[in-house]
Amino acid sequence: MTQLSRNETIKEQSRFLRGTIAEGLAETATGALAEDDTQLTKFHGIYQQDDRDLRAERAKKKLEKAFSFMARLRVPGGVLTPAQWIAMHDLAATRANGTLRLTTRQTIQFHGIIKSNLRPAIQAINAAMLDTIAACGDVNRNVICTPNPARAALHRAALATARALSAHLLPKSRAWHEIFIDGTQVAGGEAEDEPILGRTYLPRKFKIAIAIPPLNDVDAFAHELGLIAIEERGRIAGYNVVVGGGMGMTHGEPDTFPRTGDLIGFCTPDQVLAVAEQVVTVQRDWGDRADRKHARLKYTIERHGIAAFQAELERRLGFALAPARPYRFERSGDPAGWRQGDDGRWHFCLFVENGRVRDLPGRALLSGLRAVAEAHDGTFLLTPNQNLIVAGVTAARKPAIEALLAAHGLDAAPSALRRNAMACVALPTCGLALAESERSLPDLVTALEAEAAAAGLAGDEITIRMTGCPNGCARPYLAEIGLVGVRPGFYHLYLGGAFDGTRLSKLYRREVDQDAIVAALRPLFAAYAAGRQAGERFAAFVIRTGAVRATTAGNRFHADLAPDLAASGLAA
Ligand code: SRM
Ligand code: SF4
Repeated sequence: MTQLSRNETIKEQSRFLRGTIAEGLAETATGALAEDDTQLTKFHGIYQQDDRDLRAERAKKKLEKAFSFMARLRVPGGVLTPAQWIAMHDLAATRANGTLRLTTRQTIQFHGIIKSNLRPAIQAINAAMLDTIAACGDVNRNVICTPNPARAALHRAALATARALSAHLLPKSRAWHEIFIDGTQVAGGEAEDEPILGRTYLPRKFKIAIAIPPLNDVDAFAHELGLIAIEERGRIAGYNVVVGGGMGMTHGEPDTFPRTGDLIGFCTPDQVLAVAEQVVTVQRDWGDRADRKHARLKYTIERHGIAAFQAELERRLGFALAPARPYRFERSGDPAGWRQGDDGRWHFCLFVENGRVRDLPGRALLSGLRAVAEAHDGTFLLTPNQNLIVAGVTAARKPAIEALLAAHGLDAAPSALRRNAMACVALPTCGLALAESERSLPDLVTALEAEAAAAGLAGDEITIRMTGCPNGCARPYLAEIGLVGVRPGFYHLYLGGAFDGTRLSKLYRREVDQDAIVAALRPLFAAYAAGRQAGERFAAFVIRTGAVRATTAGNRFHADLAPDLAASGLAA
């Protein structure tokens, strides 16, 4: 029999995710928790981390690492009330590192929470009618959903589906409440079972995204389950079903790879919970529990084949999916600025560079958003591209909101390149980072802005995404320009991902530093400006002209394939 991974034993023995977390929180001799418990806290939306900037200095002084915790909210569809925003702002100031970090899955992360602050922080989240349950761990993660309030009725329907999916697939365990909120274990309070997820939960994380075409702002092909809303006469008639997408891989291990999901059919709104539940149960039962590097649904589908997967799904459902319906995506990312919705309300999409909400000279995001929250009676919508939409502004209130945005330097539009650029967190908090990301992308974009302007592309939208390692947290393999950290200061450069998020990119240059990235892109920008066809996107151009080949092996690629430079007249 295959040996189960260590995490399977930890889950099995955890008494439904309790472990000894409560005891560890009470232990004052260390800022850390027991190692096995750090796997379990993930299911409660909490990661133990340490400040990597301080590691060497503390090791020299023989001090333990500077441990702290990251907590991630569960906010299906990314909707917060202004009061919730204010509560989260205050929490960041009092219990975390003073910043809010908007993520690529439409939620907020708090960094730098020390152990003694963890329970009060989670209690403050609970008091604001929010939680962190299942935001990380081997469970269904935060369900993301197009935050496009301009199509009000469609957005309401998709959001309701996102919330229903999140609630339906939540762990039944009361452990989160017992450990962090009540502080005591309710006698007999342990969940008797997890009917959907199972006693040992899923083999690995599971992700769901809902898109409303023509926007593919959620990157519908990058998740275990992508649902593409099909509109008929102003309402959602159902969803096209996409399964088996995922981004992560490991450098040098070609049997790990990013993969775009397979479009397998269509379901009606009243079938969607059952479809999601059974995709989860097939993965629960068929997923690899021996090797966590091959445990995601994309590998399950590669192993069994999509036809066998679909047959099993439909057997469990008791019905066949209908044929997929036509749809068309136009773009990924977030359309910037003010838009008026079909219900007459106004919505402002605010660019938040790499999702980090803090005050910078001339751009006071943290205090500006707090001031807006105090004056706003609509909602805040977090986007899957680390931005924020001040949503549901009435015409009467719009001038006041505009004035507040202007007073805090938040009305200025960033360049087309910058607002389509996104970086993962990486250093100093991410334990897996091989290179900088959030802290280095802004400078690289500044250099590329100059190149784009020199080539006459100042107004052109080109997607750029950077990650500090190959795990793909900013979905870099779906960007037109993707940068993936290899070692400090060096990145693999990928090109050719579709602007609408439907095609993966290919490796173009190995281990290049910032200067080499700029040098590699300079001739491509110039050639694109001179030679593009009407409406042709940058990625489409580099493929048409042969800098990268469009073909991939099915819907996956091996990132370690040699760059396809041979055919290119453009590649220097
Ligand atoms: Fe991620 C692990 C941050 C979205 C793929 N991700 C991590 C951890 C928790 C590092 C760790 O395991 O110790 C990072 C915490 C950094 C920190 O200090 O905050 C981290 N991931 C993030 C966020 C905050 C990036 C961001 O800048 O926004 C995103 C939080 C999402 C959320 O709110 O739930 C984030 N991560 C993603 C995405 C994008 C998505 O979901 O749309 C992916 C690629 C899609 C996918 O899952 O295939 C992603 N993260 C990973 C992986 C690779 C998993 C794999 O099976 O391939 C890891 C590593 C792991 O799980 O072992 C990872
Ligand atoms: Fe960390 Fe890598 Fe994710 Fe970036 S991509 S946050 S470096 S795990």
